[in-house]
Amino acid sequence: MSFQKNQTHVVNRNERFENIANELKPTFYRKNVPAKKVIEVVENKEKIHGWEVKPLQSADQLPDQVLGKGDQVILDFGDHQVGYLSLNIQPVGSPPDAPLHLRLTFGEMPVEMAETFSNYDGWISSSWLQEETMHVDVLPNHLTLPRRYSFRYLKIEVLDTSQKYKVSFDDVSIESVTSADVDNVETFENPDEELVEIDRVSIKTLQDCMQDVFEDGPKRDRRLWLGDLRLQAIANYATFQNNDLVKRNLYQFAAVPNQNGQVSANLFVEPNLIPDDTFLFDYSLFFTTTLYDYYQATKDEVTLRDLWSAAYRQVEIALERMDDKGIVEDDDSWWSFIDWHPELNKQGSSQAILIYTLRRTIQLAEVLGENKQKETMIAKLKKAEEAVKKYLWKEDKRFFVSGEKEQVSWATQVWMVLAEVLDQDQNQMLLKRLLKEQPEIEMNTPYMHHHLVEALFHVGLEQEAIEWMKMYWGGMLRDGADTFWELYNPKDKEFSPYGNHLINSYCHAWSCTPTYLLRTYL
Ligand code: RAM
Repeated sequence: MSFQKNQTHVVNRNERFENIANELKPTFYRKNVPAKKVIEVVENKEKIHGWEVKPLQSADQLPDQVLGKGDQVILDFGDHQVGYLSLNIQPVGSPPDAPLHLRLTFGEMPVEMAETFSNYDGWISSSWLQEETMHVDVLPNHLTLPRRYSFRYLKIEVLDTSQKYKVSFDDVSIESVTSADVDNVETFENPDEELVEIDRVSIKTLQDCMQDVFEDGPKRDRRLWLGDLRLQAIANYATFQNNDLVKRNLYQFAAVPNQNGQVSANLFVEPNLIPDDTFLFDYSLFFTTTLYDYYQATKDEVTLRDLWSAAYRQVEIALERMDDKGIVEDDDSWWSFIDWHPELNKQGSSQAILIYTLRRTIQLAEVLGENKQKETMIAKLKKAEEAVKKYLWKEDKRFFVSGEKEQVSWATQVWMVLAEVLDQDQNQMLLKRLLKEQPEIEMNTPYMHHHLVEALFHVGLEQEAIEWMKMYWGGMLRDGADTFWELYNPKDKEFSPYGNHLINSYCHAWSCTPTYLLRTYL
């Protein structure tokens, strides 16, 4: 894998859109959360990543522990937290005659407490690993860290004091922060406790990712990605209903397209709004479908009118990739996302996403009375669908294929179902065949699993959808999730597309959708 670096990319800034987004800056809800327990992390091959948490004592007893050079203590905050840490440090013994040298390590998972970050060998930056080394000159000290962390566990290591003094810690707490208004969420009632728990943890995941924007993950990448936004938005409509945050994020994307009018795959918001120079076929199209979903949820026609030309432009750009046959061109680069899978061919799913988007674009054009654009898109839709049936459906395999090598993947079948290329009965049969035959190119992210479950519900396979949810999201819970993860492959629990699971995000926006699925389809 390599990053996209578009050196020629020019930002076509729309200040009016940017101002609208700025005015929609969210309110933050803050809460003080003290550390709950002192714990240890011990080896256990049966547990995820090979580590298990054992409680030692209540955090109230922490001040009694005196730590000198080489000593450490691990604290458990009881649940996943996002916010700002503070703690008191007391010197014990003679007046401190040397600075305190300290290391603080934050972890969403036990493995981050147990394995040293210096062994990290992945291909994305190690700077995401949450660790601070510092010198404290004045003791006693009330230390407040300026950076926001995402964690449940905190390891405090005393690297050095001096021969004359040691230290103790107390009042270790966090000011947690979110822009999600938890009071807006209605209770989800269901006799199945596992589903209620899956719903609760989905909401907690979304809550912790809701900050100044809908972040993908508060540990990493801490930014606004379109593919994540799309799923967060639908989960938000079913729960917090902070619809202005969706609106803000849509305006942000529309405010900084490139010279061609294409919106970036993700945005940075500090020190000001900066689009990344990464462009993905599917993610740009999701600008349009996210606007469609936003309109369905709010009926906000003013926003729809304002953002329509940006939305329409994304589809036009995608259509430029369609060849004479009506199929989107494939290539070897990271041109479309779909899922994290090293061998997945993206052509089939991308074609399906184009069709899925065209259907929604046509509906939006109709709402707006844009008849000419509507007719253009109807013609394109016809062409794209016919091409799929002619070139991508293989009668002998009874599956859709993707790419030159005619790959059969889960992703392609799932997206073709969501694109409604076949009729309802055929779609149902296709998904049943998929579950039975289990093609080799599987799914690795909750993002892709979401689409499978949505497709199952969509064709009326409710029982299968629920079972899958319990197997997958329930599996994360059984493996100790406090919030749902960025990556999860039940057959390979160490999986990371980045070369090392330490860098994976364990509170990740795109895994928050069961709450939407349960509240929408049950
Ligand atoms: C990763 C993140 C993000 C996702 C992109 C494509 O960097 O997990 O959530 O949208 O990949």
